Amino acid sequence: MHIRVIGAPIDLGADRRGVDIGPSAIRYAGLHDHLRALGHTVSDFGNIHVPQPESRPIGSPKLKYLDPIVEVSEELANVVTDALKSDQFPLILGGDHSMALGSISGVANVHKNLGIIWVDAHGDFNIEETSPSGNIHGMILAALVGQGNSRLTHIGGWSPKLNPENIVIVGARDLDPGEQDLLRKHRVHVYTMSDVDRYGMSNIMSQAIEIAGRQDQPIHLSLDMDSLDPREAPGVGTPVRGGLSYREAHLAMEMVSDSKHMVSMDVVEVNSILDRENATARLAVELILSALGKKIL
Ligand code: EXY
Ligand code: MN
Ligand code: MN
Ligand code: MN
Repeated sequence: MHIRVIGAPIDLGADRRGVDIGPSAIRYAGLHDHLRALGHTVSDFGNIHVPQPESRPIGSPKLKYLDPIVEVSEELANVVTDALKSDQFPLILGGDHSMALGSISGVANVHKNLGIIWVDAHGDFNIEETSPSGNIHGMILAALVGQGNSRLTHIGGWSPKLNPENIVIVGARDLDPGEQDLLRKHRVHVYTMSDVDRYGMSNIMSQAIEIAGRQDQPIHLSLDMDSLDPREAPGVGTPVRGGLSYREAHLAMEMVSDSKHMVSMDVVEVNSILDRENATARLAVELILSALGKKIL
């Protein structure tokens, strides 16, 4: 397959600086060579331009950096749509999870019935009124189903991008009260870490793929590295204890790969300033390879 690597070095959606280094850290961990060793061809778009505001934050405290995040999302959406229309697989490297507003908007331009598997400790389903932080990386999934600020919901001038019943969150263990209400109201499928413990990753991922890939619809995989246990992935901006093990994360990726439904993938929230010898970026490369067909035997 031809992989189009796209860097989205945005840290405006998050609290802590450092995720803007993520795309470089993942490239530095040997992404291109490993993908080629797997038999893929690879081209690299480079990085989307991210405005660096002088003073922080721009906009109301409840929607930090709204303007530059919308600007980045519009540009990223166009680049992702172009990759898909050129029969390439967009692999978008974050950067904080606000980049998924652009990446998924770009995929939705091409695939109207799109399933989402969102591997994350968080729900990213807040709106301005329910967000405890005003950080837009915690609002992206809500915006993609048409909930929240219209500047966020209408990237490319249309909304909603997703049917919430096609969204499956895997690995959740830190949800805000207002966010929980919205997730229930919109019937988003959420498999918490308790579910993973009770039913096992294999059963969870079978169901997730069945839901997101129903009627053979394409799947976008959005892997937030904070879904893993911080002992495995220390270099993330919002770590939460009790996350996915190394093998649970690989099994999830392997099963998505085997489903043959995946058309695009994000890997986000690698924070190199908080990382240990690029361990989280190196793990991100490993998980990308499992999602893109690497087999143990
Ligand atoms: N739910 C919290 C908030 O909205 O501020 C924390 C969100 C963290 C989001 C990271 C990307 O997953
Ligand atoms: Mn996230
Ligand atoms: Mn997260
Ligand atoms: Mn199928």
